[in-house]
Amino acid sequence: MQIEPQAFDRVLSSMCTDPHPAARDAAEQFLATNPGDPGTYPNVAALEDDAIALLGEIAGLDDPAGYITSGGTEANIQAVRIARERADTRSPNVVMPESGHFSFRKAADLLGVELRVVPTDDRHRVDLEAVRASVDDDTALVIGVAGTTEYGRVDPIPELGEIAHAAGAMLHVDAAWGGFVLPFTDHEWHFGHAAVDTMAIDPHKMGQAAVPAGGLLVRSPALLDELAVDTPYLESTSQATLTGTRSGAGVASAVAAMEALWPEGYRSQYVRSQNNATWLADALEKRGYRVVDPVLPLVAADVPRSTFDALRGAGWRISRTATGELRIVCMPHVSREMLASFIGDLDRLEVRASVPVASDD
Ligand code: 0PR
Repeated sequence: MQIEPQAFDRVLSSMCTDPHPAARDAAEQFLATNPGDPGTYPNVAALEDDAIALLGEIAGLDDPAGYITSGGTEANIQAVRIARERADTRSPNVVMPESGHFSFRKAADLLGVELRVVPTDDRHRVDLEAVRASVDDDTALVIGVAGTTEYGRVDPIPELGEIAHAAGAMLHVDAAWGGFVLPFTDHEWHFGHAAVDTMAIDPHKMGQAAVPAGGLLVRSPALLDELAVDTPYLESTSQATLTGTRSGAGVASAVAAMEALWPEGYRSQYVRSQNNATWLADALEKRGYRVVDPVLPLVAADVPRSTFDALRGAGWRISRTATGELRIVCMPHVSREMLASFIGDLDRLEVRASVPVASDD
């Protein structure tokens, strides 16, 4: 094999990061185990219990249940599936802010539920009035995002819980990215703050575990039963996961990362990332760009398309929001030096763009 994985030194818009060294080791140690068959691989199954207990602690859940998924997509699909199973209707719908991740579109497609997308306000948080107007007797689930993919915003979760439960629906919080930074902020986002039923919270994003390690948490073990199918020829009798065979690497690395970092390591990482985001927002604002204020470590700015393309051409791994803003995710591998070098390139490329092109005559 000739190709090696690329370094993270120019990766600015990814939600993946360099795993913690202990998480890397644990992933390697457990990569041939299958927590999908706990009768054969009891050690990794025991580790998964530890992973859920730790995730529960982070997410304010007293009697945690759930499992380590392949990622936020699987956690979101399974949350919609639980709600669909619970709903007493033949035509269930799910209400989601426009800031919701596209994995819910996959969920709606696969599960045959109607997805009702409601607008966000000028702070990129869900418009509660629009949610109220969208729920009805067929609403199975209301979705709130705690750390949106594009702007890092946190929806008003307690209010969403009230609306959902008044309508007889469940509440799912997508904290796939935000879940490992929000404990260090004063946002209300978790099971302890609000009537949350299910949550996506991914160790393989801000949790610094190796991929694949997503997390699905549910308020009570009975909710997982909605997902269970019989497994006749395995020693365990049922399986709640979407995938069958799955990597023990994700489970073990999630535990190793959380044991190494929760809470102090994650706290100092959050402070460092948030400071970097504030520094970057400030640097971009000083240069005249309109910046979406980083309430979590994610910065969006309206850099022109030509500059964006030039920065990509210079090797920066950057991406844009649906409306075209540059978005930078201050993941653990994103250092101040990287950001300073990025701003240096931005300055050079902007200067070059403003120099008149020499004509031939
Ligand atoms: N929920 C939220 C809020 C997310 O941001 C994401 C992924 C998901 C769910 C889905 O998680 P999985 O991708 O683990 O299934 N957000 C990133 C995105 O779509 C995923 C990503 C990660 C993209 C790394 C690029 C990348 O290099 O932007």
